[in-house]
Amino acid sequence: MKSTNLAPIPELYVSSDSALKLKHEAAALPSWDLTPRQLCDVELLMNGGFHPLKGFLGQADYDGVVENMRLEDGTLWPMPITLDVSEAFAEKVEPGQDIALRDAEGVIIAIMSISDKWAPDKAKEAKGVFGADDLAHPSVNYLHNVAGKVYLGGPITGIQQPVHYDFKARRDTPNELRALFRKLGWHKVVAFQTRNPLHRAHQELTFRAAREAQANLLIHPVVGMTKPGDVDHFTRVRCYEAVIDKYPSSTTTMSLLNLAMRMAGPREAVWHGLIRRNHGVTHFIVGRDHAGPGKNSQGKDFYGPYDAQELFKKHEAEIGVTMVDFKHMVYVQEKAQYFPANEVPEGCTVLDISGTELRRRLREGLEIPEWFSFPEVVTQLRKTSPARDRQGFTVFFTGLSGSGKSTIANALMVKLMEMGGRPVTLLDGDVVRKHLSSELGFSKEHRDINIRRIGYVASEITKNGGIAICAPIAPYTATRRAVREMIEQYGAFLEVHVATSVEECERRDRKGLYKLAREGKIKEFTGISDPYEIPENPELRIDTEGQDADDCAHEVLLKLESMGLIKA
Ligand code: PPS
Repeated sequence: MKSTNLAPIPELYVSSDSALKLKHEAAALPSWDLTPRQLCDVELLMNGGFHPLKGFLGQADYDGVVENMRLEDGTLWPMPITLDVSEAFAEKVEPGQDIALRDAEGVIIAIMSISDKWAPDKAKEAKGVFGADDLAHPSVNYLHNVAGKVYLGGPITGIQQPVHYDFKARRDTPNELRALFRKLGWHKVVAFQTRNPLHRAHQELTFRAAREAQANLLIHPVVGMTKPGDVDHFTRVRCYEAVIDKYPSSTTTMSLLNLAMRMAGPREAVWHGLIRRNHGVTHFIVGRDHAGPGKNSQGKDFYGPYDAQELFKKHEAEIGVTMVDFKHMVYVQEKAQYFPANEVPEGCTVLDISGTELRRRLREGLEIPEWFSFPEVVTQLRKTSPARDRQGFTVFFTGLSGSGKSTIANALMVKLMEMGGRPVTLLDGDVVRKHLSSELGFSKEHRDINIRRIGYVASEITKNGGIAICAPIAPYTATRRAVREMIEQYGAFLEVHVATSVEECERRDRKGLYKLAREGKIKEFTGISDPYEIPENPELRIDTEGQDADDCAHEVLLKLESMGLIKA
């Protein structure tokens, strides 16, 4: 494959005049709100990224794709692009009917003329497309647990491109890239697909690929949907932008691809090749474990490390793009240079840092050597994954009224503010009830709502890198657990049981409430006429008898330090 035909590729959009008319007509049609994944698919269907598809697959095409990677007419196409819908929606529509496809804001993106409606055999699809019906595969899990039970197929008419508010200047349709290559006179272009930040190994690999193919280079990262747990695309694009000027600008460009990946290894590599062909490239890099989903439920890799290269090679002529294959790149210490793993000079020391190790180093704030990555990339990654002592966390005090929660929480807040570095917010029981939960009483239902509100606010604070200190009674174990789960997705949760006995609280009776509760003047009073479920495994249990608030707060500080959340 020496050079490509850079003529425009067919798109599925109507002209702008007809679009307006069609949009008005479509307002009356049954509407389907596209899922994030379907929205990515629709964009690439409409702009020609999925050429020659003319819409979501009908049943005959789907069967062919699942069974032998071919549409009904024999064209190579490895990935079922399907419109999955709920049974409730499917019941309302029939083949022959048009439906409006809308984005999350309700904007009409396209019209689909339904040609097929069927309930797919998902286990068969999983085995055929992903090689195993194993829920450890993210797309198999999606297929069974997220996707709707019914598929609708049919051609679509594009009305407008989905709107993106981020990195607009870096997004190009296939025809925009084709036009750019035409303008630059780039007849040979090698594309590099990635869902990870670019480190030095990637740069070396792309340099070598461009040299080998004697081609220009397109860095073509996926910003649609990638593997759950990947670095988010905002961070990644900032990383790419930080290193793109390390490439020669006269032979390299970068463009973002709004693809929803399926992590289907070999089939995905073939699919990526077809998509890149549509974007006007001539060569495509396939490295080790291309689009690999990780381990299956038996702890084994779903695909062999070079299965993708084999399948791509087999179909190279039909894909219409030449593969540039690479072994895993490793750093050779003595040579201070990267080599493909199979070309390492004898007796040399090989250095490598896995993705897991990189994440550990980021989490613990450990060094990431310059041979591995660029300081600019590490700076961006550290901003999103700061070390533990700069991440948000929540300290959740629980205990009876008058146990000393508020006093200790206040002392802790002041100490943390004295240390500085992170904003500290105190969500005290009384204060929350005044500002957030003023309409609530003390029934179980109302207490649960109150605690969940506190949990939600604390989780937002934690997510945004702050420290939340909560001090409600929170008498129920299940609600405390729910709050823990809310917060632990963003940062650490430290449950502190202030274990002052009910007798001691009543003896102190600082607010005079126990007396009123005993007299029956306050109903449902925790510890007297309402339950308190003692936490079984709090991170810390504090006994306030014989200890002042300052000492108790210091105990919490020591615990935070031992958890790596604050530095001495
Ligand atoms: S809960 O159960 O977590 O929703 O309670 P919380 O929001 O922390 O509110 C506790 C404060 O409200 C006062 N108060 C009562 N507490 C317990 N039971 C009843 N029936 C009740 N009525 C009013 C009491 O002053 C609590 O304040 P603290 O700071 O805990 O002493």
